[in-house]
Amino acid sequence: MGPEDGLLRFLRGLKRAVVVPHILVDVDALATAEGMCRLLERIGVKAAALVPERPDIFAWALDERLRVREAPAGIPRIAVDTARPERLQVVGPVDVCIDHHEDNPGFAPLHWVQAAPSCTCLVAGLAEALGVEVDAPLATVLYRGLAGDTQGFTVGLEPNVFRWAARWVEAGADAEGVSEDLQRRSPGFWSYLSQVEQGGVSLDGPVPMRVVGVARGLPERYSLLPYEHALLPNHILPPPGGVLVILQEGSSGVRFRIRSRGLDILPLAHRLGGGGHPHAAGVQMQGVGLAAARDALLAAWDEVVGTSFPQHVAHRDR
Ligand SMILES: [Mn+2]
Repeated sequence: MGPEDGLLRFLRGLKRAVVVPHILVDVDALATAEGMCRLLERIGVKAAALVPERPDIFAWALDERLRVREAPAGIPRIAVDTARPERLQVVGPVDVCIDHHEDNPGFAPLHWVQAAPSCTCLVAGLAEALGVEVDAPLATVLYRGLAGDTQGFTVGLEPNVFRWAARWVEAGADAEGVSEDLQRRSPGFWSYLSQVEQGGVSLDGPVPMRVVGVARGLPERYSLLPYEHALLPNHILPPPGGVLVILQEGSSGVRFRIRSRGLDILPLAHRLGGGGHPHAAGVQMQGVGLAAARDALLAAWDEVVGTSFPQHVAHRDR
């Protein structure tokens, strides 16, 4: 389903706009923000991306010239790639919500929520509806988001991923340049990764699960760039047909990054108070350490495997 006429009319009528991605930005959030700004410019709208906090490791993913750190007053706001209003980089209402998270309730008066491999696919959908041709620079930005949300084409590899990728490469996207930017890591990263992997545990059962914990202070010991430790899911795969959970201990609690290959993990994420995509979800648990987070995970896991993954229960009975 494409965007509604009301949304297109609103976008065409704009003079200026601010595009707002989610907190703890990732490559797709930044690429979508840039893609929206570029698309809006093409229809005569002056647009900027509101990104107060942007880790150095992702500096390549958003053109710095489009970036503002404070929300200008009185300018319409367009939320992108964000499933919940409380996860936006700005407090207060937004006018439009463009998102590819299936569990997004559509939290703005005008919204377009549509499942897609990356939020940049929706920017492409808007471009088509608005009659804007995706040229090579825009194609590169859109491809960037797709590469980001598939973790460099390693997970969530449904046929649509390659349809979009082919379309943008045909339009002139610099795919190899995007890969190079996406894979760049500081030297300490690889020893950090092997340290983290050695500490992981694998649980067998009807659905295999791999859990790795990252203790507070570990990324600092390897002199990682800020946020570089957030790139672990790009390097550790879930077991086939199963789930990977990365637990990262911080000063205020534990962040869960849940990934799967071919399994809907939203029931698990929701059970733990988080959300996201069927194959990539997150949870932030306040005021706990690694041990308590692991206990909560295992308790939720037992319940969810018993109730929400019937195909695997059936498999066990066979
Ligand atoms: Mn995304």
